[in-house]
Amino acid sequence: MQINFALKEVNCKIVYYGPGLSGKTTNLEVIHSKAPTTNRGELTSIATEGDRTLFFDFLPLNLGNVAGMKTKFQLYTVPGQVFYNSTRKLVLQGVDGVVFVADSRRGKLEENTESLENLKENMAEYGLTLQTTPFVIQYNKRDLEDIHTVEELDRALNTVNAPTVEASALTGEGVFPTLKKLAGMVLENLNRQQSSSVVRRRMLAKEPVAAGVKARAGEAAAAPSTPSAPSRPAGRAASEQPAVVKEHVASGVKPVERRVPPKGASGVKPRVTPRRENASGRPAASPAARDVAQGERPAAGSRAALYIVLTLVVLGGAAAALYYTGVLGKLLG
Ligand SMILES: Nc1nc2c(ncn2[C@@H]2O[C@H](COP(=O)(O)OP(=O)(O)O)[C@@H](O)[C@H]2O)c(=O)[nH]1
Ligand SMILES: [Mg+2]
Repeated sequence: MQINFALKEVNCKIVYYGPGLSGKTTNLEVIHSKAPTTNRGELTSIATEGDRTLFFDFLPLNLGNVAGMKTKFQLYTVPGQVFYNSTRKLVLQGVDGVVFVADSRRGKLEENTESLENLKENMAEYGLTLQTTPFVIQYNKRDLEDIHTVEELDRALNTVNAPTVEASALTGEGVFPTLKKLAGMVLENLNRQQSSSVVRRRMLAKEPVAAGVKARAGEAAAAPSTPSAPSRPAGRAASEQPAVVKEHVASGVKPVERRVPPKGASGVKPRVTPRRENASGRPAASPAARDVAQGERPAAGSRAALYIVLTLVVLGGAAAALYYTGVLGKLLG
């Protein structure tokens, strides 16, 4: 999560995780094809050749105004193949929410559980857990015949009581319900974080609130003295590639435009199950929090920032509701 108070901007990072060929890239293609062009940047895939994602996909999404803050989501996929774990770890850095795209097909249970275990291990390296990070499981490929029942998948994969959504990314069913569910959870998490830890701790410690905020005086002016973490493309044009993309490009791999996404829809009904409330927000010492904590001081001074923080806190409760009924509803259909 990166908050830029000077620009009144919130950047959230969402990662689509799962085994190879479960449908992660197809999810982003559907979102890219259905979101209005004004709200989305280009879908960029870093791939060597052929149709499989060897590295990852990236799609910036602009959700508009939520509680007075311009809200942007950066969607990433990870490569599912076992041997690309270093890329998966890199992509998870500073993550605010995870969609696990499970392959519902019979015979894929082991790949799903292995990938889920790998997700837990990689998150643990950043001090994150599935219980304290917004997390949704998508049971994909429900249009196929030889698939596990939802109960079977729940038993094998959903040990943390996460919300689950049935989907057929190929036809688009369930793709937006998945994103909406996770986006709501990410925003609620933001509210919790803002209202509990950041503000109170800083006020009690009599630290300037703005010290924890990566703020810039203007869009292009005042380039940060400390470079952003590679995976945090805040403050850039929506279509611009994040540093993590450039890194791979620099290492000789070319980004390619994705193929045209699938069209049409079938009769598969998406199912969203609510998550049982877990006790706490994300750990304060997460890499994302450190990202923010290491940010530079804003030129505008801490008073203005404090005002904005408090406004955000006051509006916090309304943000999630606003999300469902307003901006997100309109944008995501
Ligand atoms: N039948 C069916 N095929 C799907 C579905 N989602 C993805 N696919 C196909 O599965 C293959 C792998 O999908 P892709 O999105 O590239 O998987 P990724 O490796 O997780 O990114 C492609 O041929 C997709 O068209 C789905 O819901 N149903
Ligand atoms: Mg892929």
